[in-house]
Amino acid sequence: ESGITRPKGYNVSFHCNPEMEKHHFGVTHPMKPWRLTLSKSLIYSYGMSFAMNNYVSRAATYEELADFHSTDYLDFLGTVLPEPVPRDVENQNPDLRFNLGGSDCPLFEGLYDYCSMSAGSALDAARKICANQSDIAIAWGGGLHHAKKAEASGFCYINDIVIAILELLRHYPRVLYIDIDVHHGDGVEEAFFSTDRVMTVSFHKYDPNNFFPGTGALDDNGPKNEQNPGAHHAVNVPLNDGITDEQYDMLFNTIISRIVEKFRPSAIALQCGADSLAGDRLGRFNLQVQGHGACVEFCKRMNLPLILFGGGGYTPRNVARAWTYETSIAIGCQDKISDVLPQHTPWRDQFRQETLFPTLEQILGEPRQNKNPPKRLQDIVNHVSEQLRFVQA
Ligand code: ZLS
Ligand code: CA
Ligand code: ZN
Repeated sequence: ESGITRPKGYNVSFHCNPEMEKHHFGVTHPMKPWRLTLSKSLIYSYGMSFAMNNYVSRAATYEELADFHSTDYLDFLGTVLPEPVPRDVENQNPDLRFNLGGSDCPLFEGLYDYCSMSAGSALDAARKICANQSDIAIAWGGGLHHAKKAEASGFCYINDIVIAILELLRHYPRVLYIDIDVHHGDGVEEAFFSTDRVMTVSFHKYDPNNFFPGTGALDDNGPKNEQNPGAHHAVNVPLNDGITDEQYDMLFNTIISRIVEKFRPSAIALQCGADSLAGDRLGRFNLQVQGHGACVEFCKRMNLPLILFGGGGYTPRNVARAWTYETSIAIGCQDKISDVLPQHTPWRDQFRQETLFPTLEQILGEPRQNKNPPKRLQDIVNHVSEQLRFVQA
């Protein structure tokens, strides 16, 4: 008996499609859709499905994808076939259209289905929010923030977040987009660059020459032309290696509360990329499951309609921990769940430590050096505060 109950009048919906998880980017590729299976199995093992409305989401239709993406791109995406022999990308192959078929965005079996399922779950989540049927809607299979209107980028082909936010904008005047993936949320920022109805905020590792995608500097805040409504509506929080829970939460809470105060969003879309966790195969931060989850808790406390998206996350056992803890926060049982993983959890040995909250030492051996001096963090807060003087609801 898990003791997890559903609080009266508070609705959380969970949107996923088990077919999505069966797709493969290739053996060496860091993006493993199987992490969704591992996450779900841990969420179910804790008994959380009894406190949520669970939906098997449908695939998004071509028309729904075309709300954001160009039809040229969608038509190509729907017809290209996987390459029997991987081709040399650096060899300037003229067939590399829409940035498809390289090593970051390979062509694989069922690619179009995978993309439309990811977008379908995000869109279903947005529709439950718009219909007032969910207070929080969860789509861990979404969060693919790099995809552009007519281009794949950084493991992302279809920007499910943009499609979901466009749906929210049909019902809500203003949407706040927050991105805690270790990478810059460039695709979402770009899509809403020229509107004052969406404010985008990304926290990320920033190193223009050595870390993907290289954009998202502190003073990249939207169109430079003051006449453009989107001016000042992009917030960027560029960070360095090794940031800790305490520092991250201080930044997150300070920045997000000031934004909510000024921008007065009517809904929040939170991308919960788990590659900002310590021990991630591609990440550089020292965040623990607790610190990552604290961002979700903070957003929930804003008492606004909330969508939680997945995103990056390349060490599946840690992705599963974070998204399980964050699901527990959504339904409000975070103080009741046990630190020891349920005995009957499938693939329990995949988790190495048998706890939901392993210590930094257990995750990393030796923690990554923290290259975020307090002075720099204060400069970031000051810059964002200055920027917000130009923003009004
Ligand atoms: O935000 O850094 C790059 C681009 C390259 C370097 C890597 N080579 C392969 C291609 C050219 C400049 N790409 C990043 C993309 C990161 C996307 C993050 C997505 C998200 O989390 C949201 C879902 C990158 N970093 C690491 C790799 N690519 C990468 C590492 C290892 C491999 C294996 C498969 C492929 C080639 C060998 C690959 C990519
Ligand atoms: Ca980010
Ligand atoms: Zn990422």
